[in-house]
Amino acid sequence: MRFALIAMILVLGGCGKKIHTVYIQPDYNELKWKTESFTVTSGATVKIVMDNIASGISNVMSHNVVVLDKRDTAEAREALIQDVGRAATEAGEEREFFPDHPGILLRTPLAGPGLKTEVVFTAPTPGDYPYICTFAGHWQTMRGIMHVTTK
Ligand SMILES: [Cu+2]
Repeated sequence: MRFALIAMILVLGGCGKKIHTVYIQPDYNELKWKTESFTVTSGATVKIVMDNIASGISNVMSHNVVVLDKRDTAEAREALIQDVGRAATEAGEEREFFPDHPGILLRTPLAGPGLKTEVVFTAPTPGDYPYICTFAGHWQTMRGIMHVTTK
């Protein structure tokens, strides 16, 4: 399913705080996201769970989800992805392919095949935020867009 959106809203008992949980999976052993986009509301508490359903060896098929800052056009998003991607490749294995870059908003830790990794955050101001995997050059094809809408 293209543009697969696997999301559900969990209501935690007690405090009544809602967390919008979004599941992002790779397309099995293809270096692309099966979850190519999702939509959240600005100000919402969001949990991204990256479910690495790939098989194989972890030094090839590990993934993370790195959400970049918003950009208004496809060209500007591409330029940012290229810039962060090159910095990630430069950071290399020693730094788990994670660069210091002002264009990075948030990330999950890396997870190898069969593992999950997650991050919780408050959805930022409305706009289109690209997300990539920065591991070992995967950013060239593992891309998606987080759409943030107004309340
Ligand atoms: Cu990856």
